[in-house]
Amino acid sequence: MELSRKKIYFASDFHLGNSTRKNNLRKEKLVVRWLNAISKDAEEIYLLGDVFDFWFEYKNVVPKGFVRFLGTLAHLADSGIRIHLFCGNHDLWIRDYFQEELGIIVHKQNEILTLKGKTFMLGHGDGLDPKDKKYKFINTIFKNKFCISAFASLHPRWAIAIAQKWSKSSRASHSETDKIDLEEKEPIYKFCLKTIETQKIDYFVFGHRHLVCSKKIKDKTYYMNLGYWNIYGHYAVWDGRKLIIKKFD
Ligand SMILES: [Mn+2]
Repeated sequence: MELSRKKIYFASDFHLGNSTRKNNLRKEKLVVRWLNAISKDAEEIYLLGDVFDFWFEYKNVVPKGFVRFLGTLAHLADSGIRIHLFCGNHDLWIRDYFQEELGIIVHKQNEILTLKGKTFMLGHGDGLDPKDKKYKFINTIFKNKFCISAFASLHPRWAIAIAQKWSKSSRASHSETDKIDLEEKEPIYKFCLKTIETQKIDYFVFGHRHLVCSKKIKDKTYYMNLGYWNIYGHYAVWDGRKLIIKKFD
């Protein structure tokens, strides 16, 4: 008898390969344990960005590491679970490796999807503050084809070193606000409010903020943030009736 697959899972911000931390292997093993645990009843899994602290894919080469994690994703995708990967601001340089090698569906921007009868808006959660000019500027460079190919032509010894330095500074620049509940001042919260003026969304699910939250925005609209994976991980599960945030381990 085939196991019943009824649930949809969401997680984000594993930041695997974080160069400033020593618990990377431990975290990778925890993520793998979580994936194996949910695979028993998962129909779909949504990973909402910054899964890697840094990912840059060359035409024929991918970064070393993450073998347990990547192998598990491939195994689950092969077994029929639909796995979605959203690009975050730390891992936007995905080419075709995840789709072709692992059978994963990659999303480069926010998506509005109907999941078991409810409307979800899913995304990483970066770039939603219209006043953040610095972010917009950096993002334009990061997504520029010429800049990407110039970066790709550097020797990886330099390219990866530069990237790790950037990744560290990017993390430091928003780490202060990471743990503060900004409530109505939160850019993602404001974005959700603005969005529902023109369209009906039941659940907004994002990451990026490194702060777990579940807020009711209006009548039947909720905003959830999945937070950051560290020594334990938060994730959300949707069974068609309730969207719940849980803690693994
Ligand atoms: Mn992020």
